[in-house]
Amino acid sequence: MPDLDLIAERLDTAAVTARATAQITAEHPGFALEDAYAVQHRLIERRLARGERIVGVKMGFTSRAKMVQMGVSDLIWGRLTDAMQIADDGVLDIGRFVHPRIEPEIAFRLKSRLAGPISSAEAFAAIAAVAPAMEVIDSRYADFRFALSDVVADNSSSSAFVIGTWQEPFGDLSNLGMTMSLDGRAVQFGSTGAILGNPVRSLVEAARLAAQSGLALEAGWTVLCGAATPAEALRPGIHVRLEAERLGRVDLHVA
Ligand code: OOG
Ligand code: MG
Repeated sequence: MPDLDLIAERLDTAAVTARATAQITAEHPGFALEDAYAVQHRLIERRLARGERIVGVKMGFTSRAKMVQMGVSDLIWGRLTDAMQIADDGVLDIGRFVHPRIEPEIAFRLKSRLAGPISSAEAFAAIAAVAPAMEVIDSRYADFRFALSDVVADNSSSSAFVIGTWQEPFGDLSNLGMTMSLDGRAVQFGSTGAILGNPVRSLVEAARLAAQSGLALEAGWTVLCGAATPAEALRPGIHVRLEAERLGRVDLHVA
């Protein structure tokens, strides 16, 4: 039986020092998904003890493109804290990360609490605002390689995020074009439809998965719905922009 506190400490240290560590499943081949979520919980407790605050959740592997890129095919989730947010058009210090990548997403802000299984209509009714967003993921594992339990323990690779201008949700969010550019060159093209057919489905799944861990999604929280395309590696000096149809754009500079 692996020591979950020790694993949480190891992953926390890897993140804080930006030094990769070995996969947990390499040492503990039977490392279970349930234990991985328990490690994630302990990892976040360490951050809360340092003064960070939970501001929402992120979903992972909600698109085929991401599943194929990483060789994983189950939905996962992780926690977002205030320290992870970068202002729109702000600067990300790449030195804080091991091998960061960026991906185009959609964010929802909740106006009501979601506890337990819900329908798409209930999910939509709980959305206060929608915005284009980008997530910076950074695996704390060497070579950005992991099994499902590894990545879940590592807070599902979540590292930083940037959110564009919030607006009230409108009727159909299921087929909005998304283009992510690096230094003005479009590199990833997608659609909100790539995210489980509709990012609202991702919110349904977030509520379901959180409930499995005995948690609710709270009013005021941000939910990152998962990337619509594969992620792109970041390098110092670049400017990344996501433009999403009807939602506008969001920018990040890498230093
Ligand atoms: C895991 C996180 C996946 C997404 O948007 O699908 C994710 C990873 O790719 O390292 O954030
Ligand atoms: Mg993501």
